[in-house]
Amino acid sequence: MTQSTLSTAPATASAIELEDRWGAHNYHPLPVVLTRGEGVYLWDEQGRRYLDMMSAYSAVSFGHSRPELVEALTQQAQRLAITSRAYHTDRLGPFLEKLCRLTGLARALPMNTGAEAVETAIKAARKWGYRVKGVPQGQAQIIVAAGNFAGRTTTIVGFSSEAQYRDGFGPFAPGFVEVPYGDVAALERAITPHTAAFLVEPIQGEAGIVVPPAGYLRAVRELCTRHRVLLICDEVQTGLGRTGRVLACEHEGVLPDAVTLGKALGGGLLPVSAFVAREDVMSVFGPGDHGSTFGGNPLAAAVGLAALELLEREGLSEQAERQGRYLRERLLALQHPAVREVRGKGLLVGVEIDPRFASARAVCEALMAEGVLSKDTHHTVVRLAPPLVITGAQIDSAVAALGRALRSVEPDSRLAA
Ligand code: IF1
Repeated sequence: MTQSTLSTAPATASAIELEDRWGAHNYHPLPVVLTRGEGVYLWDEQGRRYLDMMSAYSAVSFGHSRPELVEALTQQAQRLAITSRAYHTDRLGPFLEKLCRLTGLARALPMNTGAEAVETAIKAARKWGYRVKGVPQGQAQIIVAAGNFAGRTTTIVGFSSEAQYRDGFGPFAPGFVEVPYGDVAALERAITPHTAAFLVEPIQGEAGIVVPPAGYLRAVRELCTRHRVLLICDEVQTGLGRTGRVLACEHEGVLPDAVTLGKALGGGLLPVSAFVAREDVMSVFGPGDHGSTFGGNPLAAAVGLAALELLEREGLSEQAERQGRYLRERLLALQHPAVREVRGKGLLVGVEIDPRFASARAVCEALMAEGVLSKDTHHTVVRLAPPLVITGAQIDSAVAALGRALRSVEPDSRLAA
């Protein structure tokens, strides 16, 4: 790009205009320019304050710029940030140990984004299939659930049931079989001797905060054990206290054979993810089999460890359980005819809006005008997933704002119809 094209950008070009002019249009953000965050609050460039009811898709569970985590980040950044895994560091071991002790699994492999943790899980499951289960080379099958969302790489979108996520990105990797979410019988019918794993979210986030029937995960656990199929829980969104437990699969007393973690693992400050698994699963990786330039870097490890310690020290999982119950109760108390359903667990809540009334996007735009930031998913669901540190009073204001927003978009006639 020549200097002249750069200099034609007017100095006063708005942030939105710059994003629009120079960026790919792969998102449709709400018309707000954020400049600062602290705790559960965000401020825009006009200085308006918003209550963050989305926490960056659960990546900011500890609140924006949490001082203890910023401290861990800056201290480590001033000491040692990136070394590659060609060497050991003093930060990685303690982080890996904490990940294993927190999840009850044997070994952890650190990556950066959730998609990379899921790709790592796919490679581990296939290699375990060949090396340990005895699936013929190149024949491994991984079962996934319709409505899944596990990231945006071409392998992962290849098994997405969302047409838009697949459109134009083929050809896709083979070896994935889709079953309906929540249907144990369908899962049993799909299992063959070539099945290496079942990859499943304990609660489906992107699908619209879909909670499976009670007992589903327990039945899946028994089925996978019986057929020697790895149960891999994708807890990138549901993990780390979000649903009221450290891992969402704990709601049913299920210990998976492996989990993927991400988002809040980076303390809301940088991308940190991990694949954590049983000994015999992780044992398929030898030196040089898998890796990542930034995976397990000392900066990420220091922040990740501080985040996990904070999660435990402040009992944030229990807090999410309590506050989530309160949030869902207050939402139901609105008794607004446009609210079809309030669902979720802990502070992962979806409010289903009657499409005859308005789109979830329209409700989110009206919410923004009331000083609350949220996000629609699947056209009819308003996602409410605030930082786990949200107080009862802040929940009250968020719910009051939703009541006002619903009134401001309500076309009486349509509801009457
Ligand atoms: C986008 C959704 C949420 C995830 C689960 C793995 C990943 C995600 C269960 C990959 C990521 C993000 C991606 C982000 C929007 C957001 C999202 F609506 F797309 F599905 F949270 F619900 N497993 N989810 O939810 O992690 O590679 O992004 O770090 O792509 O727009 P990632």
